[in-house]
Amino acid sequence: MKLPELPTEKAFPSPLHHPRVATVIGRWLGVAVTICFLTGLFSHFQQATPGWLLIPSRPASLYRVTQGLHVLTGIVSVPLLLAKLWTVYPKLFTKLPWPGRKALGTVFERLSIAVLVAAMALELFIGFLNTLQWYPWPFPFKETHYALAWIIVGALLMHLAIKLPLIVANWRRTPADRTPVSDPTESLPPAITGLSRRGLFRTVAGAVALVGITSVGQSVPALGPVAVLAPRMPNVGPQELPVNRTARDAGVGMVAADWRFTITGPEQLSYSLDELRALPQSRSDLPIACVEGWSQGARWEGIRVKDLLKLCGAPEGSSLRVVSMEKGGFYATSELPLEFAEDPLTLLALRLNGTDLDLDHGFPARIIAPNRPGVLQTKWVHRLEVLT
Ligand SMILES: Nc1nc2c(c(=O)[nH]1)N[C@H]1C(S)=C(S)[C@@H](COP(=O)(O)O)O[C@H]1N2
Ligand SMILES: [Mo]
Repeated sequence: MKLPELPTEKAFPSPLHHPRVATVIGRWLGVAVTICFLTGLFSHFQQATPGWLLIPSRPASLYRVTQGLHVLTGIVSVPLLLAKLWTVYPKLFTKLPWPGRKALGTVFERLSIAVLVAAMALELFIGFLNTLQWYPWPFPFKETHYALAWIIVGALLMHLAIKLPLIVANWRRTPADRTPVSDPTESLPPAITGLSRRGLFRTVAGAVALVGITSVGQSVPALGPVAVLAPRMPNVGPQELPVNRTARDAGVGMVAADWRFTITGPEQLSYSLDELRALPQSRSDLPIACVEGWSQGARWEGIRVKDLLKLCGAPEGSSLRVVSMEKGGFYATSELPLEFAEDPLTLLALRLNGTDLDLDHGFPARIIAPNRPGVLQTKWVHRLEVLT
């Protein structure tokens, strides 16, 4: 039996499959992927800071902006990637120059594209599911997401190097692009009338704008009302702040009357809640900026961590371990490097937006620091340990 013949590349004569279109959409995708990668790297280094790196605690809302951009550029990469794949898919039907001088190069090129497309599709998919707090896989999200990012960077550089001549040749508009499209039959054979290149670019830009505007409201409150794609509304939750994990999910209950907060340093100090309330209180306006992309500013009141360090006689330049009452799990402890511990905005917060912390926001005490991912803003804190 004879298999039906596959189409050849010639079966796709539309000018929308032209390398010029692939170059233009590729540029947009390149911008999105670059921002997504760099902001992702920043988020990764925040959570696993290498010894040579010093992350500043200001600007206070930096992480809110970078992580908002990370999730936004990830989301808009989906329509961009789909458009790019559609533009180039007829290439799947080009014949391998086999056997021939160029065969090996072509095989290599196609393999790198296969790796690139697979890694990007998986990266965007698990990233999006993560914004929904859905982890239906047996592998760890953070490590996988990070490793895939480097695979994408490697495969992308290879792809760009291989395609460089084609990209250069199509970087600028050619006279063919400038042909008026009002009457396409004039310049193009009748079989390929239809959507013009400019029409396609506008459609893709429209799709990007649509998914962008309907999701960015999770970190830009003004756009909250149209954020139908956003899993979180930034102002919905107790005390007008979303809750990432409730006290119940974290296995934390209401505290007993004899609850005490301790700080262990050169001296060990211990305070009841009323004693904490009697210490000098400061106010910080700081956002919670979750790695999942939502963020919201809030007003916090509590004791400056810097003041607590002084009280227990910690030397200048001390860093801290923050310990939650939550038992076990990735969120139960965090570290405050010295830039964050010393920042006057960093608080052991007792109040949020004018009232005592809700149990779900970390009652009786939590850490709030500037320019930090939400995962490190530890809730239900009952101990600080000076690390020096
Ligand atoms: N102990 C503890 N602290 C925690 C968490 C947690 O699960 N347990 N979640 C973190 C995450 S991921 C975020 S985004 C913020 C959210 O704070 P919120 O729930 O008060 O808005 O708290 C952080 N602090
Ligand atoms: Mo988070």
